[in-house]
Amino acid sequence: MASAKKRKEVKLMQNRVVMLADFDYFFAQCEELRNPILKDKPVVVGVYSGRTEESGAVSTSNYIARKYSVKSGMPLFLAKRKLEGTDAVFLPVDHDYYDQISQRIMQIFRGYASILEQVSVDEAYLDVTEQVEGSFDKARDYAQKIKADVKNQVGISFTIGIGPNKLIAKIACDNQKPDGLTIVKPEDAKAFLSPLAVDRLLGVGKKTTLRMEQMGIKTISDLAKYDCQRLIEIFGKASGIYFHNAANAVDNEPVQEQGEAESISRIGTLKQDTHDLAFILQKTDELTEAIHKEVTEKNLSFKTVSIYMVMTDLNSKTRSVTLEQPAKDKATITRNVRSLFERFLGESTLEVRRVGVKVSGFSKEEPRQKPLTSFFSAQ
Ligand code: DCP
Ligand code: CA
Ligand code: CA
Repeated sequence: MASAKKRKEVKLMQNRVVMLADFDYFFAQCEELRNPILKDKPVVVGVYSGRTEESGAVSTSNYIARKYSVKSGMPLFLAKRKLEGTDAVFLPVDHDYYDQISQRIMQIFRGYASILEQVSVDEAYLDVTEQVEGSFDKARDYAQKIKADVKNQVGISFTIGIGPNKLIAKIACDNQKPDGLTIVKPEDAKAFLSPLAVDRLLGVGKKTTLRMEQMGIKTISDLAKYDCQRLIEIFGKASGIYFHNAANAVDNEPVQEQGEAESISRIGTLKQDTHDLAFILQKTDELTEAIHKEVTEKNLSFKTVSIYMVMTDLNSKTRSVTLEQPAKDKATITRNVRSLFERFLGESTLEVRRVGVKVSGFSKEEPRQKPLTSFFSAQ
C-alpha cells in the first residue's frame, strides 16, 4: 500500500499542472468595480507625490487608456497629455481597497488548489495537479470555472496561464491579456518558448540580454542550444544552470504556500494625515487586532514588534523593538506599538499618512522557511 501511494506521489511530482492567475489591469479594474460608470472611459490610477497637483506616476490604467499609450510608471503629466480631449478619469491609489479585493479572490482560489502561492497583490500560482488529475484538458474547464466563480462572487476578471511548471505558467499568462487563458502542455513547452526573446525569462534583465546578444543568443531557442558549460563559465554556476534549464522549459520550483511567513503585518491608511498619537493608535489597534488573530491561529510566538509609517512627503520610516522574551499576547503588541509611536512622534514633526504594524522573529519551529518580502521591503 505504502509503495503504491509513493508511486502515485512520484508520478504527480513528474507531471504537475500549475496555473498562474494575474488580475487584469488590477488597480484600475478595482476602481471600475466600485464605480461602473468608469468602464467606458480611460481610467488612470496614479501615485500622487503631493509636490504639485500633477507630480507623480501612473500605477496602472485600464485598457481604454492603454490605447492612448498610457503606461505604468509614466509621469502623470505625460499621461494627462496623451489623454487630452478625452473624458479620462485620474484617481489616486487606494491600497487598502485593492488589498481587500485581492484577499477575497485569494480566498476563493484556496478552494480550488492544493497549494496556493501568492506572489503579489494581483498574482498567485495554483497547484491544481490533483484537482484535474494531471490532465491539461480538464485544466481548461477547471480554469474557466474558477474565472466564472470569481467573476460572479467578486466581479473581477483575470488571466490564467497553465503549464507543467511555474516558469511556463508565467510566460503562458503573459501570452494573451486581458481575460486570457493560455495552456501549454508539457510536450509543447519547449516549442512554445523557442521563438521568444530571452528577456521573457525571469532573471534575464537588460544587462544579461545585452551580454547574451553579444554571444549570439537572441531567442530562448538559441539559449537552449548553447553549451551549458560555457554559460556556467560566463554567468556563474547558479545562473548558468538556471538559464540552461529555463530555456529548456525545465523548472522544478514547487508551488509553495506562503503561510509560513517570517513576519505578519498589516498596513492601513489614516482617515486624515496627522501627528496625533491617539488618532494613530486607533488605527494601529485595528491592525494589531488582525495581526494577533493570525498569530493565534498559527500558534506563533514573536520576538520583535515593528511599526511602519508613510509620511505626508511620501517618505517611509520603520522602528522596531526586540522583546526580552517571546510573547504571543495582544497587549504586548499594543504596548510596544504605543511606545514606538510615542518616541517617533517626539522626534519628527511631519504628519503621518499610512501606518503599519508587524511582528516577526517567530519561535515556533518552522520547516522549509523561505525569506518573504514583508511590507517593509515591498514599499
Ligand atoms: N503597479 C504599480 N506600478 C507599476 C506597475 C504596477 O503600481 N509600475 C501596480 C498597479 C497594477 C498592479 O501593480 O494594477 C499589478 O501590476 P501588473 O503588472 O500585473 O499590471 P496590471 O494588473 O495593471 O495590468 P495587466 O492587465 O497588464 O496585468
Ligand atoms: Ca495584472
Ligand atoms: Ca501582476
